[in-house]
Amino acid sequence: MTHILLEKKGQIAIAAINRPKALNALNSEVLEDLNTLIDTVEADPEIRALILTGSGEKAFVAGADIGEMSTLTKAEGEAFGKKGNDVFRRLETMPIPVIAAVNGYALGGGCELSMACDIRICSDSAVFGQPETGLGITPGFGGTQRLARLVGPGMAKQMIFSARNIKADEALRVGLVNAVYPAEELMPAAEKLAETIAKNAPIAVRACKRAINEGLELSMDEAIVLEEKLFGGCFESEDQKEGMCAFLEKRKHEPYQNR
Ligand code: DAK
Repeated sequence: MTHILLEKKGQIAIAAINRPKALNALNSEVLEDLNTLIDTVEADPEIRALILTGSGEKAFVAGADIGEMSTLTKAEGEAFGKKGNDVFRRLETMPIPVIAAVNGYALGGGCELSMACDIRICSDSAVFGQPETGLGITPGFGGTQRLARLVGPGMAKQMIFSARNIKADEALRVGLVNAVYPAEELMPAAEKLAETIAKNAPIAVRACKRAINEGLELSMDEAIVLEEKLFGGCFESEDQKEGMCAFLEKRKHEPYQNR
């Protein structure tokens, strides 16, 4: 991977988009690296959570690469959009939880990348926005869909139609992020959260991710059936037996084995 730095800390993977000359903007190479990142993380059964952040102190990701996009034909624009959408969807549906630690600008494709993650936390210097209408295009990596689902259609329309950026405190208020930290506390907080998640039974955490993601696309009746199936699927696993035995025996459970 040319533009992503990957570090493994115990059961956690930390990936930083690293394209400093363009504030980590997403060009085709970065999108390909994101695919490789997902392949690498999925191939490692030890990893139980992924943190995604941006290199440097200024940006998470300042958007799709405007230089690369500026000369695209209609067909190339569509292909670029599909490339981004495919990899963002892979990120969104990968089995383990993904935490976006947004450490600065998260604009356009950068905001969209954070929204394809399961959980967003940010530094007090973070700035979110969908500036695309100001550039003569629509958000192309799922922004119209995920923003409306996260903050509601009214706020999503206001942000997208006006192309106005919002700062960390407003992002927290509208529900785009779960928490805001001083810059130096962001990564420790992200790691602590990832470690807390990694201690829980992976089979259950993964089932919960599927239940929430897939259930939101279904009617309540269908979603409840999905939840029943995923709930049932946890039984007879080593981790379920150990978790419940430990409770009944009034002891701390052994570390979960992902079995
Ligand atoms: N693309 C390419 N280069 C970028 C960039 C970007 N998105 N953002 C920043 N850079 C580059 C700058 O050009 C500059 O390069 P040099 O001039 O040094 O060579 C370097 O990063 C540092 O940026 P600045 O000098 O501008 O730094 P400032 O601190 O002054 O400003 C800024 C920071 C983030 C406010 C500013 O850089 C900025 O406004 N950047 C653009 C933000 C933006 O508009 N992002 C949204 C991009 S549009 C679709 C598919 C995808 C998309 C849409 C449709 N379909 C196929 C339908 C996605 C669209 C987008 O994401």
